[in-house]
Amino acid sequence: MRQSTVLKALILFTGILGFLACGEKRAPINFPRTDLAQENLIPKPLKITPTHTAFGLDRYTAIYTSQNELGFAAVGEFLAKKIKEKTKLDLWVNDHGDEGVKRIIYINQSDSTTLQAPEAYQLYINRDSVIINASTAAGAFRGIQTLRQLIPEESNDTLAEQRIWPIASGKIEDRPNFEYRGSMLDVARHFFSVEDVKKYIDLLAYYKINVLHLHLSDDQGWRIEIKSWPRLTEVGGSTEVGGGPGGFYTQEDYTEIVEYAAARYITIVPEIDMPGHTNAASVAYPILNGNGKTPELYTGMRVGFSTFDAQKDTVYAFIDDVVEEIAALTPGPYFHIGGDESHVTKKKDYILFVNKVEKIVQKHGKRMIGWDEIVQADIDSTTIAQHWATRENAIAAAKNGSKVILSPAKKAYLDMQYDTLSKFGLHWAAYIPVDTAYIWTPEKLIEGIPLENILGIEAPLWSETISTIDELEYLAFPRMIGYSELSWTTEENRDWENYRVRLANQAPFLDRMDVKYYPSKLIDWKKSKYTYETIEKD
Ligand code: TNX
Repeated sequence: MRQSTVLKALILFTGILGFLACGEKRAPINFPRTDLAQENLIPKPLKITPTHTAFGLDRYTAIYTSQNELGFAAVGEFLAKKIKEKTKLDLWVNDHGDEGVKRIIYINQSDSTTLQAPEAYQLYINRDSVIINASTAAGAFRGIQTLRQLIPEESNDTLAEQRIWPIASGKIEDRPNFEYRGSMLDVARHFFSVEDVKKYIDLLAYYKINVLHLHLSDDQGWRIEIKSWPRLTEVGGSTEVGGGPGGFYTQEDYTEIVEYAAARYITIVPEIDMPGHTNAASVAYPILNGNGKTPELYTGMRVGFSTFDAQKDTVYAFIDDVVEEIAALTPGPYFHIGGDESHVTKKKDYILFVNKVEKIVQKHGKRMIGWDEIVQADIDSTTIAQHWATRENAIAAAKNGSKVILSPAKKAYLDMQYDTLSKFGLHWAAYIPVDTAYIWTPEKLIEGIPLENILGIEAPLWSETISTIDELEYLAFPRMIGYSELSWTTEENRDWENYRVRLANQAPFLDRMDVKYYPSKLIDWKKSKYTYETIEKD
């Protein structure tokens, strides 16, 4: 089966080469000397070998892919769509129009041993062909992000009659440093629409992020429809911080997000935060409540006052239903149970609760993730601890044989203010300017955690102080771009001075995507639509 696919691809490829050779005479294209190693790629690839000429992307370029069931053709279609958005070029995919094909981009499935690492790819850019090799479509998808970043925003003036976007030539060999490269969005404190989440996913995908964790419930709101417990959203989804209308995702909405993310090789991690942070659920179903008070809808910003009753069977029957419904809609391997700041849950109840919920999550075929406090319970070594506050918890998780996700609040919290003038955000952990967000070494953050126990990095965006996509973008960008490099690029290849130049050159892309990023003064933004002064004054 695979044999014949390879054969088919080979025949197609040779066919194209023949076609190229006897095609019309090429217009003379002379590009200035290029340097692939100096391109503004983020995250920086593992290895770049420049050859100092260029590939001319133009209307005579076609995209071909391995024709298999692994999704390579869809990756080709995605690339064509993004090239069209950027250049208006309408490239053929696995077909050729009447214009004639003179140059090809070939997305090729290869089982080469050099491509065995998950998400690895090679990108060869020659004068007349671009070849992306990957063993999986996920690798090919990461590879086309690199290619997208190499296409200039503007076409070049050449002697040719057609517009040409020169792409610096050479070879890139690349693979991620960490397997888990994520961001979290809190849709509970303020609700964000499906459209907003899709825009965020698009931006994350461009920077090779592969996980979006959705914080779907908290004291102020329950944001995902659970058919067997309808009041969760009817009542629990009816407000948010500040008393706004709140909102929730129907199961269809959630599936739409999951599928949109999957098409970008991004895994959705759903979180139902418990046993604390559960006021909204307890207002909907007071039988769940364990803090001895009559729960009422809450629109403030305090934390740590709510808890489920860890001694009641009904609570676990409820959680079983919730996990079952969400797990059925979630193809990814993870289910996040929260577990943070359960200040009014007795310690013995907390331990009992986490132990029981871990079993429920596993019963529904998912691997549990929890905030670092969960290590107080008797967690399985397959369970993952997300470190945000307490180093001892992270070390205990590693000792237990568990993997750790690094989200240190002082470095990686997207809701921390940049500085004292920042319009949105909090500062309980730190002020995190753009350089502080980038200049730290996840590999060495905590002594006592061996590298093999670090699953990756996640930057959480809590939404107490933000309620619109513009405000979300102000906090997430540009810092999220730095976390992409910290999670993808090896330590040797990371360097702040080099990064800040590449970051400055993201402005045209961010502007085109209408991202209201924070134009930090630490960066010499290239032709930015935004300035620090306008942002800070309006
Ligand atoms: C702490 S981090 C929390 C959240 C807040 C956040 C605000 C964590 C696991 N819990 O409930 O939203 O601080 O920065």
